[in-house]
Amino acid sequence: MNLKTLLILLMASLHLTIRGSAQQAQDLQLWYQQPAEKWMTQALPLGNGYLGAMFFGGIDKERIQFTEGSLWAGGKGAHPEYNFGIRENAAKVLPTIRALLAEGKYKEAHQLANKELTGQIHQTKGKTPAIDFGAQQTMGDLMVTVSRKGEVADYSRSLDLATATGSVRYKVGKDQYTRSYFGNYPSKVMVYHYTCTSPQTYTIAFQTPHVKDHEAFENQVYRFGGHLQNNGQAFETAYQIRTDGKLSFKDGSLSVADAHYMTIAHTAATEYRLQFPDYKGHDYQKDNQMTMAGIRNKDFKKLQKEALTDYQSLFDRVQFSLSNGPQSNALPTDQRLAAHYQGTVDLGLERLYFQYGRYLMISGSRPGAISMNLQGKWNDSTDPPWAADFHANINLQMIYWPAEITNLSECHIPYLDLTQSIVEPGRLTAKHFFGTKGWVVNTMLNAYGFTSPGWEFPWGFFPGGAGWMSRHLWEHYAFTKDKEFLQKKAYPILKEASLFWMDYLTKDAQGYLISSPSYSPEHGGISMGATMDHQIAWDLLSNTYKATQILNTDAAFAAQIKEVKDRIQPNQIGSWGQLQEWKEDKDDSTSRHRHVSHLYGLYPGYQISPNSSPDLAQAAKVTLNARGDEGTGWSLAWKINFWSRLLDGDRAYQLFHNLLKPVDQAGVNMSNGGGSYANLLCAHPPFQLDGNMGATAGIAEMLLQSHNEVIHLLPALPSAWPDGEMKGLKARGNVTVDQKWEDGQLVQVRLVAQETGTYTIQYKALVKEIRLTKNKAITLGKEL
Ligand code: FUC
Repeated sequence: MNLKTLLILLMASLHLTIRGSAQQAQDLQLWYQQPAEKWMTQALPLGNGYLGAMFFGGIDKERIQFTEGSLWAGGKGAHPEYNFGIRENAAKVLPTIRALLAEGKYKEAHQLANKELTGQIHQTKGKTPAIDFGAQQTMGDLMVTVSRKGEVADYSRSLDLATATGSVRYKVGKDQYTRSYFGNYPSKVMVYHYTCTSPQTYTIAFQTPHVKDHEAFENQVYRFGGHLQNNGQAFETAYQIRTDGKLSFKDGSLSVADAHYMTIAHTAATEYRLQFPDYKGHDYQKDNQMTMAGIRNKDFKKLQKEALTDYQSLFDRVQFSLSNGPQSNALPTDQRLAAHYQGTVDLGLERLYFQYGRYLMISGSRPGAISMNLQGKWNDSTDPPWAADFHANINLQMIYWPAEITNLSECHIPYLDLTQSIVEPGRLTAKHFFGTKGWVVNTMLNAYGFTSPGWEFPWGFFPGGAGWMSRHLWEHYAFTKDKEFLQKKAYPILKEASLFWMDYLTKDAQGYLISSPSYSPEHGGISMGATMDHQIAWDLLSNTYKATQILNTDAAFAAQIKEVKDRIQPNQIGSWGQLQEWKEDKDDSTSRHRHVSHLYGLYPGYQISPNSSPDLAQAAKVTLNARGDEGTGWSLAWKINFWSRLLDGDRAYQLFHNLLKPVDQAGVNMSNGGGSYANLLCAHPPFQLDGNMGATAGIAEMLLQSHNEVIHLLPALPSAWPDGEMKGLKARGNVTVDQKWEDGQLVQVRLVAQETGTYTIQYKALVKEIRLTKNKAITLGKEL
């Protein structure tokens, strides 16, 4: 670090110590001294739940790349007659595959499964038509030119999480230029507002890689209608311009001359509808017309106020402050990230990263919109990595881990809707591939109900997908206590996911119920009895059983679930003290593989815990130590959660620190390239949103846990955070928890429950029952 950087850091920390944590809002900023050049690593994300946009902040030419989450190529395979590439023999060969596995003939089992048990995706031979899996698509870019005469000074580009506003500011001579960008969910628009102290000229052009059908400019509204070449999916983007300048439209380009200000209110919609089997029929043009009519009387100030009120009603629920440590917001974020990794403690950056996850959740996932995908809502490509799909063997679920605990329950809804929408296609896959009742989804899920074990065997084979996705419905209930939701939405889905496992599990030589064939996500080959499958089945059946008791329903079924659950192959501790990944004790102690699937029972599940199963928790520790503290972005984020559940705050913090490693690489690295880009998006690499969200959940989990019917206060507080406050996290049971700590000790806790009742709280070794009255805050001091 050079002297100048050191001085800035020192001044910044002093400054903040004086200002204190009351000023935290101003500190929640990512900022840079130059425009972005690279989309993935430098541009900054904005969103209104439906649309995701990335802005570059170019001086003469601004690029605002955007998409709407439902713009998806592919999908022909969604129609039942294409049967997701179903092979006629798939379910019929299962007994043979099982028998081969039982005899230890893995190679033969693999060959047969590869031939018959893989959805015909990426394949063209055979009588079933090949499936076009498709991919999420960018919609295009708004290119905005801005006039200027002279040299630029005092340039800055920022994203303020407290107000969800992107800004660009610079001076040219005496003229001050500003741009303010934000998403507005209630009005369903993105707003880009330009001002300059002297009148300027702007041009706006829409560029898209897709097919243009029509274009028009009327009543200050520009519309572009087009479709995807691949599957004909129709879409429209529209924006309204408000300005004091002169407007003209020619050759697809809009000019604004002599303007002190210009406001673009921008929307987009597609014909996609989340409804099997057609996935079509949304009246996207009417949708846009209504959006544009809705903002007719809303100027910039009104749109801003509306957006802010809506955003802050969610964002402000959680406040996180850390004191007694340097916070260096005076440094641009890219330099700040580098300094932090080199060893300059920057508690402000850590807080910023936590709140960034919540910002991204609010920006990318609101009721009525499609679920976030691997990249949230931010995709600039027609051929994104892994199709920017809904990857269901860890990634998609991780993206939604922070939803409930960080008090953004509403943002969970699009994901829960997606889960509900795949039950019907998932039933076909269960029937045709696995010969079972219930529903299933494997590794790859697209927007068209592709639930088959697609892709090359065994990577795409993962019968645990539905159980894992369903656990989010249970969690939504556990956190909100919304019984109507449990009864009407969650329970039918949980029940059918359970039916799958009740059929699929088979008795092995020892009399246990095991999953066969099975595959522990992306590690080892086809197997008999992958631990993760057993943990998922156990977790699902446990939650479904609890639901039957709460709803007082299905008594006979409940008894069956319980019976099956108790016969599932239990977790096993292997020869070197590790938690076994498979039924056989064959774990390789030198493997550093990114997936630690067999610790599902530790997190997100609750089967393994230091309190209820200390031996298994110890074995999980051995496994984690063997796997090491490196990995892809999401792998590091998962490990934060694991170590939190093992109540080791310092180790969890170490993993978080590793995730804040500056990375610039945009290409694929499958093992140890994980970290953060200059824009603080998670580097797998390449960019995937899972690491951001997994880490946000992990930080919450360090400070509050509630999975074992106990509200555990500061369960894994790291020594790097001796003093601080976390307000507004949620515990299961719908309890809002504010905690304050000093010198590493809890000094105050405030609890507000939504239901009157007795709750168990724990702090270190102290376990206590307390009575909480609905909506009445209770504050406890040091003595608890
Ligand atoms: C899983 C992971 C990869 C990647 C992909 C999107 O297959 O194993 O690392 O994150 O999902």
